[in-house]
Amino acid sequence: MSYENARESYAAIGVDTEAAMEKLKKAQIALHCWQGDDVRGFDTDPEKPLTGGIQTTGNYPGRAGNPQELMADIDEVLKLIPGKAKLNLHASYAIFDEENGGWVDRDRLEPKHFKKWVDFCKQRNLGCDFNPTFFSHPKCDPLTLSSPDEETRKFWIEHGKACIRISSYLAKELGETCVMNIWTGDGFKDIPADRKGPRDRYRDSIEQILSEPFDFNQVKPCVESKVFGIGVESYTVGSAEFALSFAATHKDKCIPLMDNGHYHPTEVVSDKIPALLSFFPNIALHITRPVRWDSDHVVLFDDETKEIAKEIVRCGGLEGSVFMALDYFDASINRISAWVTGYRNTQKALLYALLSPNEELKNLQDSGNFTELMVRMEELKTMPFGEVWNEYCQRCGVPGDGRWFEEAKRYEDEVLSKRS
Ligand code: RNT
Ligand code: ZN
Repeated sequence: MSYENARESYAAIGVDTEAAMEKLKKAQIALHCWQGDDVRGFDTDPEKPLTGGIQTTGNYPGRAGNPQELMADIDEVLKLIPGKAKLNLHASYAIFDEENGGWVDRDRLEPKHFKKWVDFCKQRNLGCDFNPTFFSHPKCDPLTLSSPDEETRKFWIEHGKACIRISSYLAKELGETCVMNIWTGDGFKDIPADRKGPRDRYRDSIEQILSEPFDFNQVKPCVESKVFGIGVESYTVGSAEFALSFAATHKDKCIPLMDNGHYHPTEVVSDKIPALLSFFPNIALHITRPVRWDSDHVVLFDDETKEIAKEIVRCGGLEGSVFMALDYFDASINRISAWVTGYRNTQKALLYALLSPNEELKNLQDSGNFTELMVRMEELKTMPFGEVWNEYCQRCGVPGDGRWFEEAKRYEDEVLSKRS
């Protein structure tokens, strides 16, 4: 079947494939730099363990070990993904050199430490999101923004403020909104004696960070919640209720961020998207794949990813209310393929959602016609989706399915396998 035939099949059920592709081309998804180097960054000893309750597992060869390698890898990924990407950096990816005065600790970071990234983004016409890095650092005691030690807490508040200034710089230089996400792994392995104290301190710390002046039209600070992490199984300071209540009571300065790896396994973020959009004009998402826990596996074209994409599309998320970012890290397979597979699957899920007669399905629901609703929704599953997807890739100037992996393998042979 050709694309033309597929277009006609979709037209017969009231779906305009051309309009769907046009819309998807403009939808921005942030590409997380940390898939390329297993979340190590450049500002501390690369052999240090990853802390904060997150973990990468696997030691596939070819990890990026410096800014040049990471940038080259991101370039390779950009060749293979359709649509409008933006970059997503963590503060730990600051680039220190003689020109900018060398290494400084996280509380002293300045925009100049991200100048090379700004140049990189400008040359590729990318916007950039940002994240303070509250983990994998000697000043995690192990708490950060919720620490009872005032000196520790102050250090991390200063880090957060520095990151607001860097986010403003990124937004101004690149002319795109910068989503700045606050996540800490603060919590306890075992049953705490005081659950409120850390949360009061966390709240105060985020308020202090957000007291740093910034333009809310340009910088969108977010608070990301979590249920638990490795080594912090019993208590998480920034729980769902905490993060959501914080965002709801600071609506003029921050928005909630949901990571679909951060909930109990039977909870689904797809259903939470419209719930939050009933109250917040903007929300942010970390798109990942949890396998039994927040394992950060590569995003697949699976049922929940499709359902998340449907809710984004149906709720008008592609018109600007939902900020989308990927967040996973698999060190057990080729990292370029991991990046590309997850990014393409997120785009695929959005295209799939756009190729649905959403208005008609809604009307069937509203008129109580649940029999036909089920029949129509099931029939969508055997529509010639692959033809439209390959056409979309071609129009975006990237290889279709069945072709991009050759290029990833070439890069592995010629570049990644030569790294020590
Ligand atoms: C961890 C959070 C957080 C991190 C990134 C690296 O569970 O999802 O967003 O994955 O900031
Ligand atoms: Zn996340």
